[in-house]
Amino acid sequence: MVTVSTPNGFSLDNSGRRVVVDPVTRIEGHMRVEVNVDENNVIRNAVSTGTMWRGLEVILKGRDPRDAWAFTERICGVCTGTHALTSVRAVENALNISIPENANTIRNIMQLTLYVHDHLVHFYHLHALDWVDVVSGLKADPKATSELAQSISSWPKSSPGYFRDVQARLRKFVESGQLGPFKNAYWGHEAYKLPPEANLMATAHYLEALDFQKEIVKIHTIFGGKNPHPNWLVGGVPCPINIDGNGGVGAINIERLNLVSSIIDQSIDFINQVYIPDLVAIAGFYKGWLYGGGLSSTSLMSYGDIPERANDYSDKSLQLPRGVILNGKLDEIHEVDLTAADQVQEFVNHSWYKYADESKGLHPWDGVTEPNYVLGPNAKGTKTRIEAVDEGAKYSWIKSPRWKGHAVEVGPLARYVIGYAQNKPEFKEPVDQLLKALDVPVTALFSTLGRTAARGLECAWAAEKMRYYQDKLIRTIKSGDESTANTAKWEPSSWPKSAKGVGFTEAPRGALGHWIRIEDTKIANYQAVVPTTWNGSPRDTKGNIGAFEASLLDTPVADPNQPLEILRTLHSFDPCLACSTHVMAPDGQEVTRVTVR
Ligand code: NFE
Ligand code: MG
Repeated sequence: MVTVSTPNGFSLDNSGRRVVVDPVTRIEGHMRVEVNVDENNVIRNAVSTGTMWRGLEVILKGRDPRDAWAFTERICGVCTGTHALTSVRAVENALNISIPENANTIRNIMQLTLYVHDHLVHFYHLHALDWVDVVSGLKADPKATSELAQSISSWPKSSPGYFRDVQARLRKFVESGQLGPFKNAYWGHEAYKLPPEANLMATAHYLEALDFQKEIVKIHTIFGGKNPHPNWLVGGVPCPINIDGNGGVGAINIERLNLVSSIIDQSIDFINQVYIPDLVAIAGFYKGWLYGGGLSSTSLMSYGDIPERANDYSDKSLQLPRGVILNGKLDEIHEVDLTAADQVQEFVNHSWYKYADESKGLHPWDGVTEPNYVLGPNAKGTKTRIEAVDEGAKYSWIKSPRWKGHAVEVGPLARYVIGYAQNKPEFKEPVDQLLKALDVPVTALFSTLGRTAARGLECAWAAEKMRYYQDKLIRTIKSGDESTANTAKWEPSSWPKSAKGVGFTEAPRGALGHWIRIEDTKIANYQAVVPTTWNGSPRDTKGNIGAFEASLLDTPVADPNQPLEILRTLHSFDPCLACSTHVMAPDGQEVTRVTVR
């Protein structure tokens, strides 16, 4: 055994066999992970690599800052909208532009819509199959499945006949040999613990969620014209309100507001009657599998989001928690300052980028994005196909962001743990209820399942908040205020010669910041530091490992040729490589490759 301790408290040993998963599927973008397992098949070293490069930050240079949102939004079609929102906030911050109250409310509804859509799709379509053995559902008794479903929820689609129909559809799929979306999973793996009836129920809900998710995004089409990539605007929102219909053009009328309301109600019902009961039922069968904590039990960060008041981005206004927890000290919450040169910094000494002195991190206002693909001495491969990485050298297209030098985990679990530590009832109470229902201690939160549970609770929270902001919007409109945009500073001639700003959001996957420098009305530098950049970061100059790598350590893998446990934990972060490496080079892609050597 050659054990090396990392500065952030993890032990690594790369003497055992290497298991490679490349690409990791059911995520957004291209990612590879290499782990070393010891003689008992326990993971002792983990190396995660972003295998695609995107040049969005470079493309932005020299452009009009008012257009930046439309480019940054194309960073990703999954967390669509959140980069645009972050971008307009950065430009507004730089140019000191305020927005009307209705614009803030509509932006909140748009952002919460993204949460609900993203979390629901993640749970059912990207993550559930790590816990649910779809093929086992063929053995289920439809009557017993119906009894199970009715014992956990009042959701109407729960009759024996309904589950018999779903089972027949599933059988057709399997017998045709064309499993479609259910192909390439490790069906029958010993790490699956659900009885056939729970597997059938969850599969039925997978299909229902697939159908329902297309309803949720209609809210983006109403306020933003389309989805993915709805429209945004520096100074407000681009959709005028025209309630009485007399004169003027307005996209937002009563009929459309009623449609938004009805979709919000349906979302609340689906989450409370399907998603949450499924989450609790599935977690109940896996509560002994508490691996995957990693950085979540030590260091977590959230910037906060969903400002109650327009133009007020203080802790008091932000409805999602803000702060940093270090080294597991839940009683000490540090303040985040995104303008401080020594707080958020990105390092590239293990990333395929270069700048003059790589021993130092750069604050994003001074950030550099210059690609530099060099494989280390122990690596094998070419630009389009990596055979092995060398974690002692550069090994990822993801940079390494750090907060005051610390690697931190971001995302729903970070937000919930910080809210819990701040004793905010909205976050603490649902967590305590869930822990009680599952009969597990609070430490169970720091795990793969904790991450998955926090996302579910947050989805329910977000849907309720949508209802709140929709009601607020209607109240304000009724009071006679139809203002949605401030165009006072639209003309670049009104701007200062030089300006810089920062915009932040909590994207579904975690803390997101955009930093902009404007010179002579054009973008001089633009840097995005993205949730999956934080979580999927490679090592930094000191040797601290990031959240994906930390979370995989010490996890037993039942069968290294079918590394379901690795997927389970990585999927719990909902990785997005498109975001984290912000034009992709699809050459050399393969469908799942698992290598053990
Ligand atoms: Ni492409 Fe994204 C989110 C952002 S990434 S999904 O949520 O920002 O990590
Ligand atoms: Mg970046």
